Amino acid sequence: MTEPSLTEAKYDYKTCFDKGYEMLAGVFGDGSDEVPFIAQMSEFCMAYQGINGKEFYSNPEVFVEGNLRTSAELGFDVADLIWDVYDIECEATGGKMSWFDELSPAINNTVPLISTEKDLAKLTPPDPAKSGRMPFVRDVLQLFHEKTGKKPTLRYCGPLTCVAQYMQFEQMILRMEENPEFVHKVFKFVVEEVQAPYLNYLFDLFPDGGCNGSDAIGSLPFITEEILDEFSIPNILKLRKLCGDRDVVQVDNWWGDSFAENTERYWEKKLAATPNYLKIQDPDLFKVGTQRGRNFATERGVPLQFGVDNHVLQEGPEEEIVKRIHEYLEVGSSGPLGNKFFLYFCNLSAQTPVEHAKIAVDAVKRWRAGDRPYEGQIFSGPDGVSAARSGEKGQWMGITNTGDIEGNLRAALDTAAKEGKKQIFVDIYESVMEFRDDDCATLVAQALDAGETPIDILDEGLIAAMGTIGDLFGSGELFVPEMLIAARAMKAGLAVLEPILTASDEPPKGTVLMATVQGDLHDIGKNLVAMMLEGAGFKIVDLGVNTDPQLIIEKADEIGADIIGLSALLTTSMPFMKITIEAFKSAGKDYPIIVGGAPVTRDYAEFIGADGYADNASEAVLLCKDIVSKAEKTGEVAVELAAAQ
Ligand code: B12
Repeated sequence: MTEPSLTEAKYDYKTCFDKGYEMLAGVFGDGSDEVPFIAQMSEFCMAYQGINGKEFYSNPEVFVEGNLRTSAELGFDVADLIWDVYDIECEATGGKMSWFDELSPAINNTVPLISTEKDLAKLTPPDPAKSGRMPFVRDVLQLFHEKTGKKPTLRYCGPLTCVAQYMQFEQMILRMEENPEFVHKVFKFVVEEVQAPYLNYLFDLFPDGGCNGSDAIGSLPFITEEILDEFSIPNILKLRKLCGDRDVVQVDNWWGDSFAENTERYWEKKLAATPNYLKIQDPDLFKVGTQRGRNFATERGVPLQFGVDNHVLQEGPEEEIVKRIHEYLEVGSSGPLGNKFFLYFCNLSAQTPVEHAKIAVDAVKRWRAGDRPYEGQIFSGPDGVSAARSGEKGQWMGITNTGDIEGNLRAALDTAAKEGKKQIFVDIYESVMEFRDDDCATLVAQALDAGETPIDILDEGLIAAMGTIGDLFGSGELFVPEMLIAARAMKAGLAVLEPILTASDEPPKGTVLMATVQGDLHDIGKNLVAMMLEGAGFKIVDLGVNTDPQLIIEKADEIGADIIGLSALLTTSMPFMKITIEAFKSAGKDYPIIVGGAPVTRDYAEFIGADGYADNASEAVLLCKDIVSKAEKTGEVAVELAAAQ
């Protein structure tokens, strides 16, 4: 992907995006004759220019020139420098960074900045003119303005995702339930003492600037609508107020529309966070259907933005890219407010082939020129089938059936799980299902007093409940916070059993060593898998994120692992799964290694020689049980053979 060096500008950035900006101004003014498009593409620009992550995300000249040149060269309407800035505020307050060659940097919050009230009290708010890379962002905006003559858009991290950077996602969610006052205090610190001064410093320099926050985990099903109402929206509104009531202080990148109980009500919430337009993006837009989104924006009288899936853009094929873009353009621009519509390419990544970016841009231009092979055809909606989203990886988070739950699934699962069981086990089951930690611990102790065995308590009560929780999550009925809170109740019961299980000879079902591979800091999926395995009676040793293959080998030997579980969420970190498996092989270690994570497929698992793959946490439990029982059988056969010899 390497292109010319950045020494001589070939384009006049002051004029080459004029038409695009004019169209965008029309969308927010009297209407635009043509539909403009914008794109998140900073990682793509980094790869296209052949620049390393550290240089790209810390050198303003390289960042701005790289973005502008790539946008100009590929014929993008505008070069708006849209990029995910999750890390600036936390880094400037002392958060630990990880840097990567082919990715934007990120906070490594394995040891979060804030775990207790004391940690919070110790923190000093950053100085926007000096701390971390806050000056980098300022210089980027300044340079962009100098080079293009256009208003820059201030970028920050949505308050909820920002607090998750300071506290670590799971800890934030659990504290929201246990001690909401504390989490409110963290929000207060982050919004009032970090974000508002930072944005106001930037607004002083660019009073007419746009502004937008990135909110990676601010959507369903990472959080619930209650969390959105209690923590997220009020803090976005507060930040807006603290920034002189500027309505551009917004957060527009929520998805999760297809998980909402009531999609239109969810869109109302989106409009509270981003009052000037409604943005609906894939994968939800494709599931919910374009026409429904169009109708809602027309009724509410607001401009509309549709976002095209980054997987479609990355994976193609060409026909799928064109079909998707043409449908979104056609439906989006229809009706009385059709001239207040703009298109968005959701994150062209470093791995998106340049060819695909060109196909996407060309698709828009062809459509504008009247070349519309799919005119009148709608592929999105509840029955929509997409080549790029179907098959096992058409699911998200391993959730199969979102948005159309029959409602009686919970009842059916409960009945099956309780059937024929002693009352005490039913009570333990219910305490987990109802998130009652203390009751769960008390009931487990009562069961022990009544002479039940730890294994029966585990299997019939705790594990049964986590099985139901996993199935409800897999069907989209429960969201991540509920799963984390149920796991905490299960762990309260497990804590009562642990000393007895450890003292007895009763072994766990097996020991699983979990790790997110090198280069990757995503751990939400891995942690859910670890939780479900723990709930199923496995012992878990978790090496955390960004894990060196040699460390995994050493730890596996040290703990006598039965299974190694590797997780990856980035296409760039997936090769480290292969490297880790090869490192085990060359060290002559024969542990069963299983892999998973959103971009990983069964085919890829086979290709790299993994011993197993699971699409979600419940399947991971079945897979591990299967591996352990096969190993036991092989062991038994070996013992029998040895005895027979
Ligand atoms: C949350 C998130 C973040 C959070 C991570 C917080 C955390 N503690 O994990 C933050 C904000 C820090 C972040 C940072 C970044 N992210 Co991010 N992030 C996401 C996001 C929104 C969700 C990922 C997730 O947690 N999914 C939910 C979990 C539950 O699903 P899951 O992991 O697939 O897990 C399930 C299964 O896969 C399976 N499973 C998982 N692991 C395992 C392991 C085994 C052994 C088994 C059997 C099964 C299994 O079971 C799980 C439960 O059912 C995705 C976008 C998306 N829509 O997916 C982007 C995404 C993954 N991020 C991306 C990127 C690029 C980044 C950044 C580089 C910054 C950026 N540009 O956005 C940094 C890089 C950090 C790094 N080097 O790792 C890209 C990756 C693109 C690509 N092609 O690789 C995505 C797809 C966003 C995008 N549209 O571009 N991110």
